[in-house]
Amino acid sequence: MSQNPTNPTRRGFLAGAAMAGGAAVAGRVHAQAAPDPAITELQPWNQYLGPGVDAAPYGMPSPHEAHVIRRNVPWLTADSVSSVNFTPLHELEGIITPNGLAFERHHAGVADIDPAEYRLMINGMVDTPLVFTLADLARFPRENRTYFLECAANGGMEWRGAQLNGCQFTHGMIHNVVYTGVPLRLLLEEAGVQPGALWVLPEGADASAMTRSVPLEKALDDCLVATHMNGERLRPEQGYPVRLVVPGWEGNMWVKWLRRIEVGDQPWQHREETSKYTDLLESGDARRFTWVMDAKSVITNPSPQAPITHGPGPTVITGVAWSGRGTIPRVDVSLDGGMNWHTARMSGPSLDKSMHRFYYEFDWDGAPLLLQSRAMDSTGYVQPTKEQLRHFRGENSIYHNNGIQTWAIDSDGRAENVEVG
Ligand SMILES: Nc1nc2c(c(=O)[nH]1)N[C@H]1C(S)=C(S)[C@@H](COP(=O)(O)O)O[C@H]1N2
Ligand SMILES: [Mo]
Repeated sequence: MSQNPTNPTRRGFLAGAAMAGGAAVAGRVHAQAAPDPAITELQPWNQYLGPGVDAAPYGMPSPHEAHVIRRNVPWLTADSVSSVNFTPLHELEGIITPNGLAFERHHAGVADIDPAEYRLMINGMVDTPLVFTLADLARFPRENRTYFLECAANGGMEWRGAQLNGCQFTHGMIHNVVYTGVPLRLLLEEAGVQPGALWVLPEGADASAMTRSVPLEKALDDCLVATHMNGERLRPEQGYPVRLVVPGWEGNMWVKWLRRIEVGDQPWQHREETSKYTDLLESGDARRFTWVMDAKSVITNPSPQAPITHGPGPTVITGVAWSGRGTIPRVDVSLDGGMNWHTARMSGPSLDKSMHRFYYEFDWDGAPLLLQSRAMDSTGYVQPTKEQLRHFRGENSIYHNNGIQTWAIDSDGRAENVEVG
């Protein structure tokens, strides 16, 4: 920021922001006082013509943003076919994940499907088994809706303690996308669901032939057969040309490269809902069919990959929050490891089962901090601490870790993943 620090309008703005955020912003951001060559000298970009409109028929980010990429955790994924990479949450703003940065999780690599040969079959307990082409799907009424997709294993490496240094790795198995798709209900109605049907089984066309049992009630409620993400065709990594959207529910059920939907009267008990995607409790029992992603949040800035690079004074904390059960009307931020809480300022659309953006502006005195965020969703549910989670779920779980994250900030602004007890 380089506005004149004595400008009364700006002071008024800061006071207003402080009231809105509940934070006391006493300090001010000072513009450079000495002559600055970056403003007094002509720069190259002022003096030479740039590339023309034909240089990039499909646009790419500035080369200066080359560090804004998906990353993986090498020890977690020995090969890249059955693999996962992570969304760089600490580099993003707002609520939409750009298509090139949406994390990927595939069990058998990315299927390469010829759209002309693409087919979607509906069979099982239906009056008329049907096969749709892409062109057929385009003749059904379609809807645009924004949802987060979170892998159930997001944060899975953090169950037993703080481990990975960066919100990209602790929380980056999530993306938030505007989908365009046909309500699954319309396709099922076209086929005619028979009495007694209670479940559907979406199946992927990739080499893993991913399948999950989904209750018919959910399928008829808000599931989409999606063809587009953020306005353009689905990316190959995200299931081109068609993926299932299962709002608020664990990512594993959002079958990519969708080729078939079987209708039945009981769950199929396939691998991904028996051996995997279950939560082993201390008692030896396993929770099953834990579909909904509970409310969760994380501070993205500052965080281990994005330290505070300025000294004491006005400081912006930001992060994201989401819930598979509704919207996020409120996020609280703690600077002292959960002893005191301050209500954050929400900014941007508040949509059902979508990511929300929060900010907390405050005047940092340069002392070490223990930063936490705590989401509350529209059902009144409050994000638990990791201790509370372990109390009920033990330490054997991989999936559904929605505990409160702590970043320790030292007086130089560096951030580290820690737990407070
Ligand atoms: N056909 C198919 N669908 C799939 C998968 C897969 O491997 N094959 N992976 C699932 C898992 S575990 C997750 S978390 C999400 C990831 O979606 P993304 O790659 O768009 O992030 O897709 C799900 N759908
Ligand atoms: Mo997943």
